[in-house]
Amino acid sequence: RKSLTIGLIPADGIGREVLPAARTALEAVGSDIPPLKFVDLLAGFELFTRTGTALPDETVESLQNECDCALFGSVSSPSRKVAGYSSPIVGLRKKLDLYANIRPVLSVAPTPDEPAKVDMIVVRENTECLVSRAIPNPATLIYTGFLSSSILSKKSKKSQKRAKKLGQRVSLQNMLHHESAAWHSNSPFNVLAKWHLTIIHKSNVLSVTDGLFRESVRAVHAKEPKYQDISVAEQLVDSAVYRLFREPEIYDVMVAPNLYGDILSDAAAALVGSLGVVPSVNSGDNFVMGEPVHGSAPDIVGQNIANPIASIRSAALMLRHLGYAKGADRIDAAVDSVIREGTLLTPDLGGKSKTSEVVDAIVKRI
Ligand code: NAD
Ligand code: K
Ligand code: MN
Repeated sequence: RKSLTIGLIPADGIGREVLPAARTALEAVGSDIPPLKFVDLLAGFELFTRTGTALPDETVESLQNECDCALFGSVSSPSRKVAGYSSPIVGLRKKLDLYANIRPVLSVAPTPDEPAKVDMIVVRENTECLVSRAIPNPATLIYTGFLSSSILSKKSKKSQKRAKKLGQRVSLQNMLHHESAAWHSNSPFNVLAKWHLTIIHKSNVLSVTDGLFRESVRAVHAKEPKYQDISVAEQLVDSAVYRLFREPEIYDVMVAPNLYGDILSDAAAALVGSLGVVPSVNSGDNFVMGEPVHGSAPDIVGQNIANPIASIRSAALMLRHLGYAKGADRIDAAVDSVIREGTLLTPDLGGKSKTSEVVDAIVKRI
């Protein structure tokens, strides 16, 4: 690429405080990536209250026609139904067919030589399940969710195939970047397989939808010779949360339906210190959109104390998915060094620093 055009959609709440930080970090990378162009794009609940539209056509069209990739901040979706409103992030994932949400959850080891305690990836199915009901009618909510995940089983297969590929790639890159080969050699699965995949479901009670999800993943795995070095296990979502808290080291890649993937990644975030450090990319065949896992955090908005790291890491992850590993490595190394040093941290990580101070420290190290 001669240049990289990045759509920026801060949306609501702390999204507006942390997305500029991701931009600043990207601008600091310089030589290892193409020259950057940024396009500011609108979306969000606040926009909806002002204009009646949460996701303008111009935003979607710019992403489709003008941008090579994008970064999304966070949206403040109300917990009660508001007439005419539906979540723009759910809409974007569907409209751009970003069917896999890749969420690496990685603890920062005390020194670069020590293995990270948590080093896993939650791969969340991103466009189906109850989360993305097609018809927002409370009376038919369960039925619609049920139906859409059944009907879309074909797509589930595609998602899982892709997700597995991506999971593998990200995990490998994480491993190389963090030199955590030691961790992998300690892994109980190392003897059997390079990569270990856990399918999360609740098909003991939701046998049709979750059973379908599980069988789709298994079918893809069985059919593809190149996946044979990936070992596959499965687990019910409730006990997966239990084991995740007791022995996170057993998980490598978790692949989960939309709603479970959402919940599990927030839970995993607690194990690495804060939601404020966990990045993600929404990924499809033709487009990638980085996004911090957290929401708009109304409890801390406007105080300049939101942790910018999840967004900065999302920018790095986006670069990685586009093939710019060197640039991504520089961002990740700068973030690791600031966390290890421990003197410039936001309150969620036990520090007293402001968002802007953390951004400055990271940018200096990039
Ligand atoms: P949240 O993720 O916004 O916040 C949960 C907790 O984590 C809060 O205590 C918050 O202060 C803290 N936190 C989150 N990000 C942080 C950061 N970067 N630095 C420091 N602390 C951080 O979840 P919530 O409070 O349940 O939801 C708030 C709003 O966000 C809701 O309207 C919800 O719909 C929305 N939301 C949006 C997305 C998205 O944009 N994809 C995801 C989740 C929630
Ligand atoms: K978000
Ligand atoms: Mn979530």
